[in-house]
Amino acid sequence: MALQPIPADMQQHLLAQMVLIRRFEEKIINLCQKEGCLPGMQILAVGQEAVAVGIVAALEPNDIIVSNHRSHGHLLARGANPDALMAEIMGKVSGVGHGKAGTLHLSVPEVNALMTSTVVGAGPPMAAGAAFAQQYCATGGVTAVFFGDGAAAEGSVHEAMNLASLWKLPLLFVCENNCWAGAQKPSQHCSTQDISKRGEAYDMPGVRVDGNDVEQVYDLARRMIAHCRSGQGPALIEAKTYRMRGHGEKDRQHYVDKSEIEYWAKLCPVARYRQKLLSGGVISETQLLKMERQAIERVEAAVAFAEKSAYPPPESALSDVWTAPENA
Ligand SMILES: Cc1ncc(C[n+]2csc(CCOP(=O)(O)OP(=O)(O)O)c2C)c(N)n1
Ligand SMILES: [Mg+2]
Repeated sequence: MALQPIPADMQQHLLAQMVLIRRFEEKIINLCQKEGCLPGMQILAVGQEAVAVGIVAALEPNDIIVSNHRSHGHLLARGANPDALMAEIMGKVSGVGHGKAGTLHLSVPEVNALMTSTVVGAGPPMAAGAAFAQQYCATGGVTAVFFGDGAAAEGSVHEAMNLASLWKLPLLFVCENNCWAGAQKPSQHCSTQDISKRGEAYDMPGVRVDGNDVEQVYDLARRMIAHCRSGQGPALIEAKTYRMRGHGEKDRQHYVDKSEIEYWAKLCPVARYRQKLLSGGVISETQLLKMERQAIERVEAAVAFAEKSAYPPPESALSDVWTAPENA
């Protein structure tokens, strides 16, 4: 199917977001090398930026996203403040979770980013709950949930797909098939090598897309989100992409063939799109340099903000862990 034309300002926005996300995560790689700077495990989505940006750009402000352990791109694309995000990643009190959630359990309610979870397969059932609330309260909103190829083999994901279809929930399932789940390939853990086919089993549209092509992702997302919003029920996108880093930053990818990484490096979603916009005259060299400089400055400002922030005081350990129901 031919792509719907995308206005030049939207094309530039898609690229600018991918550049910001790439620079943000490259900075984390850099900070990981400084002893004691970043607590916990850092899990990055370098190479997967087009999925986050293409899907989120097709959502409306009152839509909800739910994500997993590889979430920085989803949150930045959704408009999370890089200062508060970096501060949380550093475990600082000015972070989105007051320094108590860290990088793996983020939540940014101001931009309707409900939650991220490192429990593999935990997102889709939560997202089904959010979509149920949207349907029940007739908000007109849609929920988009990001999960991995590994998660696609979890029972919780199948249950969420079944109920979402049965109840015609406005829920977009986005499987980021990045060719690895920890140190396992999909051929070692998944009964099908075409996860989009799972849509058929649950009576919903299921489509695979080149997850390293931001315009393809955006175009498909617009059509699938329109389907979900129209009351016809959920839809499934399988975005085929690649995890360019190890599972976490301490993983040296000893189990990965170097030629595989080289193959996917040539398909880098950011470099590809930069080249496309440049050769199509949508952006000039000068504008590109400005975009790069702005992204670097934004990330440096986020790091400076986070670094000057304090760690949460020990006496705050038990605050923010419980909230009373509104009408109790
Ligand atoms: C229920 C559960 N099982 C196992 C793990 C350990 N674990 C963390 S991430 C991961 C791999 C997930 O792979 P995938 O869903 O493809 O996401 P990706 O890491 O590739 O983005 C595993 C097995 C976990 N966190 N939760
Ligand atoms: Mg994976």
